[in-house]
Amino acid sequence: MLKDVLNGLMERYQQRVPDVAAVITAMIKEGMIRKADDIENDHIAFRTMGVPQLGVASLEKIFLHYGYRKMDHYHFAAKKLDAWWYAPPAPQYPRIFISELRVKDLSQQAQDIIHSYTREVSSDPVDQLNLDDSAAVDTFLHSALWRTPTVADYKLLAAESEYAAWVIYNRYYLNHFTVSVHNLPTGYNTVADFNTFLEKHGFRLNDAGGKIKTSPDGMLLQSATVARMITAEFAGGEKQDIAGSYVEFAERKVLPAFAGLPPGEIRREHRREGFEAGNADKIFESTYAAQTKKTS
Ligand code: OOG
Ligand code: NI
Repeated sequence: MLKDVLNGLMERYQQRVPDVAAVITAMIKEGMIRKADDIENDHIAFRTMGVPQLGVASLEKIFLHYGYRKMDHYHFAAKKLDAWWYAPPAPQYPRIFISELRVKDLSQQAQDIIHSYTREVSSDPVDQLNLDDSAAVDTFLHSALWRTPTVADYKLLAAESEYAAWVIYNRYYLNHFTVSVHNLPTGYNTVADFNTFLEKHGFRLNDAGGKIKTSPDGMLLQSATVARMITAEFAGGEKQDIAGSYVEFAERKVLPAFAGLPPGEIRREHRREGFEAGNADKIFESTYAAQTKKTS
């Protein structure tokens, strides 16, 4: 069930984001892994519109049904976002990070634009889904929800919230998956080393706040590629290049209490858990123009 839904998400994401296959291919060529399945997926992330019938309260029901547990809340005042992370039912599944735009905090004009789309969804669509039917859930996660936006609306939203513009076009498309680096072979098992490998292969990294985002406790290190531009078709067939999705990399250090464990005995529960608001705040910018428009 859960496996089918996650596979469906990864499949669509790979088709749309060339960097996914490119990173995996480079890892295989380098001899770090033998096949794509050897990658440990630290977490996946979704973005949502915070309106009553949608947002986190709606989307989370799918994953709570599959046994995920809601964990900590994070608030991003300047970006007008809230987010939560969800712990998986078993360690072979990725964590989930779901964020939500605080639509009510935007200007009246931006709220009106957003509502003109989201009101097409008259009641919480997840309530109408049979969550035990993984094919139906898969279809839902890749359905349009609302009409194709106009370029004009996209641009008006982007001027106020790049996150809003991203969601109005991309909806529930996977925003990223995350390569867990700490279990990779020596030479690649830190974010610093993995970044060197990525840059050697020509991948561009998000440098907002520095290429390595480090939690204050020094135990969670993250980096991310800059989302590539995709040519998107808007209402009336108009074309516009917009930011797609990206790939993230995470290193979770072993907690001090388990520092003495032999390497072969270290499991997920021995490492730093959760997320970090300061890291996340900068990772969001992987789809923001300040990163995607940079030329080198
Ligand atoms: C999510 C950014 C935050 C993390 O791991 O902290 C994040 C997003 O861009 O939607 O992924
Ligand atoms: Ni992430």
